[in-house]
Amino acid sequence: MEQALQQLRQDAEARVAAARDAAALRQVEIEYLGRGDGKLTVLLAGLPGLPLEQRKSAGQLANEVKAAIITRLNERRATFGQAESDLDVTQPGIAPQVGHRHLVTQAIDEITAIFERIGFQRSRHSEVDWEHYAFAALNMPADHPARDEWETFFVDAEPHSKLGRRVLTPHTSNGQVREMEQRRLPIRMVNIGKCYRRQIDVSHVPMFYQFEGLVVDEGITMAHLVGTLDYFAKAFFGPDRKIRIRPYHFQFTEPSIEIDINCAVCGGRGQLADGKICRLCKQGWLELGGAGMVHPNVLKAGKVDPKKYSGFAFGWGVERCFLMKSGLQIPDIRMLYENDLRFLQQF
Ligand code: FA5
Repeated sequence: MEQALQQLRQDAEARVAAARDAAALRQVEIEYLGRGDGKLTVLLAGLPGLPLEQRKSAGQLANEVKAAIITRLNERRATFGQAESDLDVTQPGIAPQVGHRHLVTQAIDEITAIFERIGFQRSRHSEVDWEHYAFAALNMPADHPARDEWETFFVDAEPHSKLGRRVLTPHTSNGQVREMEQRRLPIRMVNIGKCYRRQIDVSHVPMFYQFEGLVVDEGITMAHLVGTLDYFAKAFFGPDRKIRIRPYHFQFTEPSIEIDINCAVCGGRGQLADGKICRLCKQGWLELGGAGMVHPNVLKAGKVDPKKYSGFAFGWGVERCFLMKSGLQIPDIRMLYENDLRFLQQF
């Protein structure tokens, strides 16, 4: 018994010395001195079976061992307490690094707020969709050459018997017929989502965002469309920037237009201060998006009567709009997605 007690004392003292904090000390205390199944308690349960003399001396030694372990525990605890009281609690803490939302997310929030002010509702439609919504319902039947312009990624999955293949949406216009199917008229939506195309250069990325506006009601005209786009451009870019509208062709709008802005990087000159050509716009204007009056066939695909209702739609690039904010001087769209903190932290 005496030998076992000495061994227990040695073990406990070694554990106390190795403890790294107050919690570890508490653990040692429970393990060795705990009332129920502490190692010392368990050992002393054998005392009554010993002859009287041995019982007396073993009992005395047990008391000494217990006292020694408690002393060691207290000494060690005091050293932790000392270290803790060395802390100057009045010193300012180390502030955690706080990030911010990505520039494109900030632009999406700003665009949403601008349209909400004039009664548009933010919608969300599929970013992986059927060919039907991305093309066929938009007046582009299978094998129509206009489909080639979108440089689409097709998903390697079983096609749908009626809706065709699955695609990574090449534009947010798939939301037009989906919105008409899901909502009651009148419609005033802005669908902002990811688009995918096999393109990459100074003004194109393979994954980008578009915001798609769709208004369907009685008596909607081109004047409503131009007024809405003008309102947005002034709100987002400021009153002193120039927007130009060009005639264009889309299968799903008639008439169709494209909208450009005077380039924020070269000031609309097409040339930088050093005389070199502006790589982003090349000629002073940068295209922001397309628009037009919703084609009657698209209204029909969305089960809307084109004799009673008319509508306008537009689809603009979010990243392009962000690049064109006055004063930012971001010369390459790809910089937005390089995730270089030295760039992102400047905003
Ligand atoms: C369209 O995608 C049409 N769906 C727009 C539309 C909607 C017309 C509704 C009429 C009615 P377009 O392919 O031109 O059109 O793309 C529109 C805009 O998306 C471009 O002007 C540009 O701002 C942006 N965009 C297109 N491709 C990329 C790309 N690879 N990277 C970044 N932005 C892009």
